[in-house]
Order: sequence, then C-alpha cells, then structure tokens
Amino acid sequence: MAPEAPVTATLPAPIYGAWMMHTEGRMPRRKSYEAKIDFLQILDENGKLDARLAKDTLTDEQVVASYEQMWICREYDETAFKLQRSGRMGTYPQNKGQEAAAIGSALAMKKGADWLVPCYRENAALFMHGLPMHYILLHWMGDERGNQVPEGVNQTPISIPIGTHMLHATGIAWAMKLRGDEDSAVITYFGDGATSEGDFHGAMNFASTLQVPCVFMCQNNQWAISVPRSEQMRSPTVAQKAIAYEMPTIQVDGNDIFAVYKAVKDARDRAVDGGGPSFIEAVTYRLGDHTTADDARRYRDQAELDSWLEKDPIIRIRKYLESKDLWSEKDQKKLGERAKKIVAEVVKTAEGIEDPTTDDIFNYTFAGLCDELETQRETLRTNSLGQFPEQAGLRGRAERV
Ligand SMILES: Cc1ncc(C[n+]2csc(CCOP(=O)(O)OP(=O)(O)O)c2C)c(N)n1
Ligand SMILES: [Mg+2]
Repeated sequence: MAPEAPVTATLPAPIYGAWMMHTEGRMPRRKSYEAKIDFLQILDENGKLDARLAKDTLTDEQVVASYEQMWICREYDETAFKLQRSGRMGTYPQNKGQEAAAIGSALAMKKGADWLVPCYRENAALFMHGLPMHYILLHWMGDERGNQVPEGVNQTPISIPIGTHMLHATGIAWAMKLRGDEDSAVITYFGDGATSEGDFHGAMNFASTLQVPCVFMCQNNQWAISVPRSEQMRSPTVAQKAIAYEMPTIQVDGNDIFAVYKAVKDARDRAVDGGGPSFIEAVTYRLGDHTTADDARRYRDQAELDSWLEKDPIIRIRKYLESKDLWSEKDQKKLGERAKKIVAEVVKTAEGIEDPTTDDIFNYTFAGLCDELETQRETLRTNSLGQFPEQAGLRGRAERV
C-alpha cells in the first residue's frame, strides 16, 4: 500500500544532513511535512502601532481600560510582595512583566461563557473574568477559601503543580464539545517549563485528537525558576511543539497587548467554529524573582533583566496612549491614587476575614470525605495531631482505618 504521506521530513540542516549521509541517492527525496512558525507583533517596543495589523483588534477605549487594569495589577503585585516580606502572607510569585499576556488574552475570551484554567502567573486575567481580587491573597495566605472560586465565575483554582491543570482544560473543553455548547471555549495558561512535563503532552494530544475547543496559552517568560529556556528545551521556539499535535500555532510578542489579543481571538473563533485547539507562545519575561522564596540575582544577568525592563508592557502601552493623546500626566496621577486605594481595600478584605478553622483543610477539596479523611479531620479538631486519639474518643475509628 502506498504510504499516505511522503517520507522525507524537512528538518534544519544539521539534522537533515545526518540522515542524508546514509540515504543520498537511495531514498526518494519527498517532503512528508513542512512547517513554519510565524511571529506576530503589532505594537513595537517604542509604542509604535502597525495600524494595518491592528485593524479589528482593540478600540481606544479598550486600550485605555487595559492600561488601567495593568497598572492596578502591578500595584497589586508589588503590594503582595511587600505583604510577604513583612510576614503578613506566605510565598508569592510575582506576575510583574506579564500583564499584557494576561490581559490581552482574557479580553479575547468571552466572560461567563468560556473557562479559564490557570497556572499562577496570570492574576490579571482571573480578575478580569470575575475572581474577587482578595481571593488570590487568601490563597497565598494559606487560606483554602481563596481556592473556592465563586459560583458563576468560570475558572479553576490556580494550579501550583506544574502541568496537571492542562489536562483539566482539555477535559473541560471535551465536555463542552460532548454537550454541544455552541459559544464557549477554554483557555489554559502555563509556562515554558511546563511544556517539558508529560501532562502537557497528554493534554495536547487528547485536545488535538478529540478536536476540542481549547486555547493553549504558553507564557514563555524565559525561565523556569533558575533554568533558562535554552537549557529547558532544544527547540528554538516553544510554539513548534504544537506542530507534533497538528495544532495551529503561533509565536507572539507577549508584551504587546494587541498581538496577544489578536492571536487569542483568532484561536477562540476557530475553537467555537469547531476548528479544534490552538497553541500560542507569548514571548515575555519574568521581571521579578520566581517567587518571594527565590533570589534571581544568583543566576540571572543584570544586563538581561535591564534589556527586558525596557520592553515592559506597561511602559509600551503608555507610550502608545500618550502618542495618540489618549493619556495625560493628570490621568496617570488619578490612576496611581485609584490603584493604591483599590489594592488597600483588597488587602483589608483579605486580612479582615475571620481565621480559617482546621476543618478548612478538608472543606474545599473533596465532594465528600472517606473514612480516613474524616478521622484525620476529627483528630485535628482535638488538637492531638493523632498521637493520642484515645483522648478524643477516637480509638475505635483510628483502629478501623
Ligand atoms: C509537578 C511539579 N514539578 C515541580 C514543581 C516545582 N516548580 C514550581 S514552579 C516551577 C517552574 C515552572 O516554570 P514555568 O512553567 O516556566 O512557569 P513560570 O514559573 O516561569 O511562570 C517548578 C519546577 C511543581 N510545582 N510541580
Ligand atoms: Mg517560565
């Protein structure tokens, strides 16, 4: 039987050449597959817009509102950092520098219809789709109530295990397809490092094979804790990993809100039209440490950080707005004050909530408790930590387990 596809792959010269050494003159030279990765930028580093590419993307009003959101989220991020440093909160991963990727993508998804399946570095997207801002602080304060996403807000709790949530995203999108939902899709966020996980490949393979409405949104911030992208993978782009799953894939300037919006909007449109999943690599940079438990100065060059500080998405969008007379010093002053007030209020709400009980450890993870977990909960209530269960009359139960 004739093969369905020709047999020679188009590979970069060194890889292709290795094969040709053995096959030249004997094997048919046909292409079995050819691919390229596009890179999309619409707003450049100096705040200059390509008006042709920007057509049908964001209105002036949306850009102003996005800038305000980015600013408020940066204020939130810096405040969260200080809360940790002053002992009022646990570990926190700063989102600093990735605000355009979060907001541009969230704007392109449909609030109330779509589902967001996040990692931990896209707070702005979650807020935009209705998560009360104090929830993220509660999470990092170790309060399980921060993970109890309110009814009607279509998002899963932030995922600290790297990669596991992408499987959930594929599953949710598959459910949408099986139910025949007509105008909904899923977006899942993850980092460059996450694409080395088996769960990533499982999620991508199922999503592609089942053609589910899912947008895979990789925030390539160049680092996975202290591992640079170049040591994390050999491929020059992350986007090309999607080619193995026959997904439409693109690399975008992740600090350019227009490019991110356009790529995600196209991917969502395709998903709801039955075109299956897509992959987007947003090229961005982690301007902060990995988390507050990290000190990136130990492994990262200051010069590299400095070069990315110049590409800060907030500075870029402000330059653009000022060039179009859509933003003034006065607007900035007002926004600065508003952001401080909003964030102070959020901190007050998070810190003002009554202390959680030990029961909360069990309250938000399982629909029901099995015997063993119930025993653990009861034991914790006695404060005996299980060493002396007879103190609380739990001997019978403990023996049963
Ligand atoms: C399954 C799993 N393995 C390891 C870790 C420890 N860990 C936390 S963050 C991280 C790096 C993730 O890098 P990346 O996916 O690029 O996301 P970023 O933090 O850069 O946003 C690792 C290895 C984890 N949380 N979960
Ligand atoms: Mg990363």
